[in-house]
Amino acid sequence: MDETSKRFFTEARRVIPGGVNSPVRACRNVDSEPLFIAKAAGCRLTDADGREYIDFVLSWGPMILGHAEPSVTAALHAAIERGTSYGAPCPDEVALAEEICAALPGVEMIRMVNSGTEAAMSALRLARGVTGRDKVVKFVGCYHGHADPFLAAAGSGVATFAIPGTPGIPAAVTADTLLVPYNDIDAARECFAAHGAQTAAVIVEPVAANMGLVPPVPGFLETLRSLSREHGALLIFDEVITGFRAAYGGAQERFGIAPDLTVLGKIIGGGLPVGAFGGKKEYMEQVAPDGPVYQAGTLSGNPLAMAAGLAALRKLKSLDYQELERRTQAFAAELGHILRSKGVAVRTPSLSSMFGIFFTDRDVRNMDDTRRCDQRRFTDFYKQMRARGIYLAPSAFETGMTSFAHREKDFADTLDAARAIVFDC
Ligand code: HOZ
Repeated sequence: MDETSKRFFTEARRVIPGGVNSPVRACRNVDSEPLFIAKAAGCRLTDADGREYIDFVLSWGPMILGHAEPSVTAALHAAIERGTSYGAPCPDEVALAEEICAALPGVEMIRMVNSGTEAAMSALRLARGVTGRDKVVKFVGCYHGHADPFLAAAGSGVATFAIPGTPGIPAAVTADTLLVPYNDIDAARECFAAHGAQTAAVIVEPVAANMGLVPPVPGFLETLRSLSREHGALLIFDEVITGFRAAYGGAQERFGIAPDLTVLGKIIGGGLPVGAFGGKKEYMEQVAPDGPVYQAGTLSGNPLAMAAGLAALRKLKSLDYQELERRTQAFAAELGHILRSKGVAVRTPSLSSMFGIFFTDRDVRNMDDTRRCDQRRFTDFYKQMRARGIYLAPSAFETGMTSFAHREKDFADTLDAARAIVFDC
């Protein structure tokens, strides 16, 4: 069935570790092999064998407008004619920075980089630079890219493959990473009581999306805001996934909490590789060349990425996020209903254009809860849905994504695929 993909994968494994350029997409955890994608349009992918899939991965988040959205494609065509990299400032980077600063309550200035990993790493350096402290509070199961200090109890691929710690990271680096369970307000208070004076920052996914989808419990983000303020630490929101997705102004707009620094990626590049970190002016002015905290990059502010990101944000501003949320919520609720009607325990939470699929009879509030879910059932579900043309993230630790390109029929077809599933026990 997937013969061409299988052939590419065999060749890929000879020259690329695991045959993939990012671990989760190897699909090992769901006892499958990756599909090689030949093209994409709207909410649909076509693989190298010519089979079509309804896409709920959306490049792990950025394609909220759907693939090959006409205004983004046109902006890219125009930009490519003007050259692909200058290593010098360009007009679109100013326009994109202005757009982001206007949209996100916690962002007054911003620096473009090339990935979410780079953005998180740079934001932490800045927090350490301005506070003169070393420790960072991080939540178990949150994923902030693969920079050394964040690969302690991380979500996403680290959780998918149950990698306990990563060789190559000096123990001294992660010794300054303080781990707290997500949504545990008391544990956060205790951590700050013990280490507040040495803590540079607390970094959090305001809606966790790398341990499945886990929204914050009421009071959790508010507590982080007040604890960080009280102890002179910076609050960093990693909005790589939630930025321009949880709301146009990100989770910080949705929950009404302005962090000191914000990490961005995904959507702000309209599908091209990009990241950014931004925040209050008093902190961002400490970044070189205005200040002493060094950060640099030849491809930062790349004209193609800036043009695509700008076109994407301008389009998104005109769209109805509440309608997409309503559709996603109805879809996730019906999916849960269908699966439960087959005698399976499942939770299908949703928030904005994100949803989770947890095979459990309990609400999921943190990484321990995600780990307790039935992995074998998830694998069975994943494989049967994929065989019926539904492309889901190949890990229970990732989050389902919807887009403005998903129409009622796409959701209905997906639900029909779920109705046809037969669970073996
Ligand atoms: N780990 C990222 C998703 N949360 C990226 C996975 C990929 O691109 O393969």
